Amino acid sequence: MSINLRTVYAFAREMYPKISTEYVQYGTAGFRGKAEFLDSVMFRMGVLATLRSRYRGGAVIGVMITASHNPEPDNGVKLVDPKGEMLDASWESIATDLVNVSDQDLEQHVAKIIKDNNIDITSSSHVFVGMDNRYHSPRLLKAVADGVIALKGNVREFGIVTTPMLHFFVVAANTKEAYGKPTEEAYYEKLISAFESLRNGQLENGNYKNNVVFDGANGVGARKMLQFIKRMNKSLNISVINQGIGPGKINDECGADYVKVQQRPPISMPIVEPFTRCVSVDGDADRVVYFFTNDKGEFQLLDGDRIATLVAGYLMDLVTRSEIDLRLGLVQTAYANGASTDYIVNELKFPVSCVPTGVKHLHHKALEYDIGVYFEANGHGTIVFSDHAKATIATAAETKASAKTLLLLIDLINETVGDAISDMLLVETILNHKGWDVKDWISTYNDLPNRQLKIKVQDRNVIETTNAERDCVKPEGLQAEINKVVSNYKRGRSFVRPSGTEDIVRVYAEAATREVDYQSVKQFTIILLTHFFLWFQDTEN
Ligand code: G16
Repeated sequence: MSINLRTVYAFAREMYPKISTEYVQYGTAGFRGKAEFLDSVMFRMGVLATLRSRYRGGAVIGVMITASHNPEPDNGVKLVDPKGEMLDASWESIATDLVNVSDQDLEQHVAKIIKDNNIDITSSSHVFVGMDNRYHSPRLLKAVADGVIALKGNVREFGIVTTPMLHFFVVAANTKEAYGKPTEEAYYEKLISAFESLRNGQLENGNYKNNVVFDGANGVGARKMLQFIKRMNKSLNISVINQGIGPGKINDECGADYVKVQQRPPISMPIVEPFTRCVSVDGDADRVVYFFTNDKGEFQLLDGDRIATLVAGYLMDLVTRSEIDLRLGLVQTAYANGASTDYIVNELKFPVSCVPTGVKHLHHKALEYDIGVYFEANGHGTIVFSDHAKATIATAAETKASAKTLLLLIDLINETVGDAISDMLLVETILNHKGWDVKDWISTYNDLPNRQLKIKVQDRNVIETTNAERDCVKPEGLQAEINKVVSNYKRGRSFVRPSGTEDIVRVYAEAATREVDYQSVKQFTIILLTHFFLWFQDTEN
C-alpha cells in the first residue's frame, strides 16, 4: 500500500481548512468547543486515530463525536485506546500539536509524527467512529472518516451511539469478541441478560419498588434507553422524560450535570409520589445521578459518591461471603463529599485514593486493584476487575451463590468506561437485592452541604493546582486566601481549578451542618468569589 501524505494536505486545504488560529488544547476528555470551529479538528483526529491504530499494531481505535455535558451548540471529540481507556496521556500533546499546526505545515508535521513514533505507514489500521445526536455531529463524523480515508485506514461508522457503547465496541473488537460482539444488539443483549438473571424474577423486594423515572437530557441516552425498554421483559418500569423529540435542547435545564450542579430536578419532571427514584444521565450517557423529592417536597440528590459507596459496600459483602481474597479499592476526586470519604474509610473500611478530575486518571488508578471502583461525584464511573479477580470469582462461583452473583455483575458492568445505563441497572440490582428504597440508601451517611460554581474568566489557565487539584499554586497567594476563609467554617473545604471541558474556572466549597452552615456555605462561596475576582484584576494589571 503506498500512501502519499500530500493527500492529507489536499483534504485539509479543500475540505477542512483551519479557520481559526486560536490555540486549542486537549482537555479533560479530548477537544471541546463551538461546533462551527471543529471541522479541521475532527479531520485531524481522524488522521491521528489512524496513526495511533498503526502504532498499536492495527488495533481498533475509537473516535466519539460528542460534547457530552456541554450545551447543544458545542461539540467535541473523545479518543478511545484499544483497551477502552481514554487516549494515552503521552499522545495528548501529539494531538494538541497536530490540531494547532497550520494547513501548510500539516503534511510535514504528519511525516514527523510517523518518524518520531516509528510508525509503519503501510500497515493496516482500524478506526470505529460514533456520534451523539447533536445536529452538527453527522457533519463532524464525516470529517473524522475523511481523516482516516486520507491515510487509507479502515473506518467503521456506528452512527448515533452513547460514548460507553463505542468503548464497548472497541474493546469487543480488540478482544476478538471475548468481551462481546461489536454491535449495538450484542451490547443490549449482554446487559439485559445479566440484569434479568440478577433479578431472577424478583421485581419487588422489601422497600424496593420496580419504578424509575429516567431523564435522558434530550440526548442519545434517551434514545438508547427506549431501545432497552423494548428489549426488556418488563423487568423494570422506566418512564423516559426529556427524550429529545420536542423543542428541548440537549442538557438544557436537564441531565446529570444540571441536576448535580443546580441541585434541582430537571425540566419536564412529572408529578410523582414522594421518594420515587429518578435518574438523570448526561448528553452522551456516560454519567448518571439519582434524585428524589421527599414528603416535604425537598429535592434530594444521590450523586456519584452515593453510587460509589453503595457499590463498594455491596461488592465487599459479596467478596467476604464468597470467602475469596481480593484487593478492593475506591478512587475519588477532590469533588467527593468529605462525608462520603469518611464513610468509606471508617465504616466500609475500604482503601480510598484521590486523583485529579478526569476519567482517564480514575480508570488508571482503579486498575491497580483486583476490584477497582471509581466514581466522580458528577456520576461518572465504573468498576474494573483484574484477570486474577475474574478467575478467582469464576472458581468460587462453582460452589458459592454470592460468587455467582459477582460473575453476573461483571457482565452487567461496562468495565470499559463509565456507562450511565449500565450503572443505573447496577444500582437497581443492588437496591433490589437489599430491599432498599431511596430513604434507606440516603440514610447511610449525611452529605456535607456543598456548592459548586462556574466562573467565566479571561484566561482559565492562570490557575494551576497540585495535590490532586486540592491546592492552588498559581496565582501565588490565592490558596492562602482560600485557607483563611475556610478556617472560619467547621469542616470547611474548598478548591478552585480550571475546567478542561469548558472555558471556565470551577469553584467547590463544603462545610459542616445543613441547618446552620447552609447559608454560610453560600456566603463563603461568595466571599471566595470576591477574592477570586480581586485576584484576577490584580493578575490582569
Ligand atoms: C468530562 C470527563 C469527566 C470530568 C468532566 C468535567 O466529562 O470525562 O471525567 O469530570 O468532563 O471536567 P472539567 O471539570 O475538567 O470540565 P463529560 O461527561 O463532559 O465527558
